[in-house]
Amino acid sequence: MSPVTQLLASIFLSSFAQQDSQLMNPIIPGFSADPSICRVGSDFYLVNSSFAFFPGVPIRHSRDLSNWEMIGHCLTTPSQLPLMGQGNAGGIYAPTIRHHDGTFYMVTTNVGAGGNFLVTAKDIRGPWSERILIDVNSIDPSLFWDDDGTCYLTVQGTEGIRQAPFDPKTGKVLGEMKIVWSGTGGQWPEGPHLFKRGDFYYLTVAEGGTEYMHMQTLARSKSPMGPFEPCPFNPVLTHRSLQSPFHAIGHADFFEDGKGKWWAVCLGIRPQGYPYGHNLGRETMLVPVEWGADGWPRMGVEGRVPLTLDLPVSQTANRAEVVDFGGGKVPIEWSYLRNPETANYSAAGEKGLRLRPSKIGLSELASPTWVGRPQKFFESKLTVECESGLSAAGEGGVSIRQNEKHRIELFVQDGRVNLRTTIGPLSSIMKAEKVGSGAVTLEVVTYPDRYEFFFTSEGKRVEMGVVPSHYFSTEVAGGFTGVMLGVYAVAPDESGHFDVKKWEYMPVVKGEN
Ligand code: 6LW
Repeated sequence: MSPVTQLLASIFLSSFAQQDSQLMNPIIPGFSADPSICRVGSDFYLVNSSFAFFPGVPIRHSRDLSNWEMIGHCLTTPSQLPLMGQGNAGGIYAPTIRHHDGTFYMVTTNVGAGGNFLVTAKDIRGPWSERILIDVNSIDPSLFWDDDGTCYLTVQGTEGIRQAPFDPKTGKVLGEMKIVWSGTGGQWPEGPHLFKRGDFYYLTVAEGGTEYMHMQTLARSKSPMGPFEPCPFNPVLTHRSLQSPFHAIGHADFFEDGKGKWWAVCLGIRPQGYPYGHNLGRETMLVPVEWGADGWPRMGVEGRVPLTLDLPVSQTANRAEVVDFGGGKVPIEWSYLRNPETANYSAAGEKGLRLRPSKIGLSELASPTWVGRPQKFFESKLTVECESGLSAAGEGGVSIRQNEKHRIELFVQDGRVNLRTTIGPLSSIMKAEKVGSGAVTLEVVTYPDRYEFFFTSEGKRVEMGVVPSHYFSTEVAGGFTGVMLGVYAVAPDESGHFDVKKWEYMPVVKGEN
């Protein structure tokens, strides 16, 4: 098959496979941790953690809970989102999104710069306010408004979940933060959310840590400040020690869909291989919730996240992504590292993105010239058409990045294409091959267990090597994010440019590689 026929065939097959199937969890594939959701009329808005990526706290919109379109970010300026020096276990943790009395509130933590804060907006698409700092030392803040208009701030705490009445206009806690529930004994009670249904206030909490012991627990009270009575069948949701494609399930946020049906969004992982490794990060899953006559919720299928959901299959997240960067435009789903130097990203003619190299390397906790988006599929193909106008010292290409110390670059430098793998303190050029002048196509084929690398120049496709994906899993690399696929340029002399003409990223049906 010619590459073009192959491309068309895989697009056809992937969309066919999708139409034929049911809506699958995760509803947001790829790194999309700590989901929080709110509904305004028939519109649902979902936010996720963004750690050291810029802009921060992506907002997705849906009307059917199936198709989620990214519509913007809550944090779009360096003053709202100072990130320099922070790694992928730093930056923005677990946001909560709420809508009250015509205003959106997003409350979160910048762990390395300012701690807890909130921003507000009348329109979800912005502008969002400057940060209102909250003088409470913790993570995972959440807001709840009672029927009488009182707002409560709930946060994580090592001894238990803490809460107090709160003024969201000033960011001041009204009174003292009190421990309202310590959970069921699991380590790190976190990600709390308070909500009301009928006569009860429910406090839901993640426990066990955001790993394989993760679980969701719940307690209720007739008063927002407790005392809270634990659910008799906690944990209400967990995949601990289960044989399941999903693990580390927790960090749930409950909501009612406007038609009387309840749901929760939560995070989960899809580990691969043995021992387990998950390189796509923590992903957003959707769980149906039924309420028993006893006033306690039943989550998913007997406390497990279902693989498929009884919802329309309108999800576009599974479709091929073709980007030509017309006018130098970077798609909304793409992120920069920390606070970017915007002048380093511009148009390369009518189509294409021109990257100006910075001398900041990919191993630094600063903002190298790099832009990327999450790897969403285990089986996928990335092809990037590019052309280097860098000096002999400069390099530019494709980046497979878990963090500063766990990454792969397939890059063009001084008449060669190189494959470099960095794992912890070791970094090695695995292969270097001569490349013709002019445009080159860099190619990455992903599998659950490996990445394969190729390039095509002057009509010839050259194999560059295979790297196991386990080294880029959270189990090896640490931190809280997933693999990002991107493009970059670095040059000690900061001269020249690297043009990315076209980016194609698509799921591949088994056997199509
Ligand atoms: C987050 C905490 C957690 O703040 O991991 O899954 C931390 N839970 O609640 C970072 O995502």
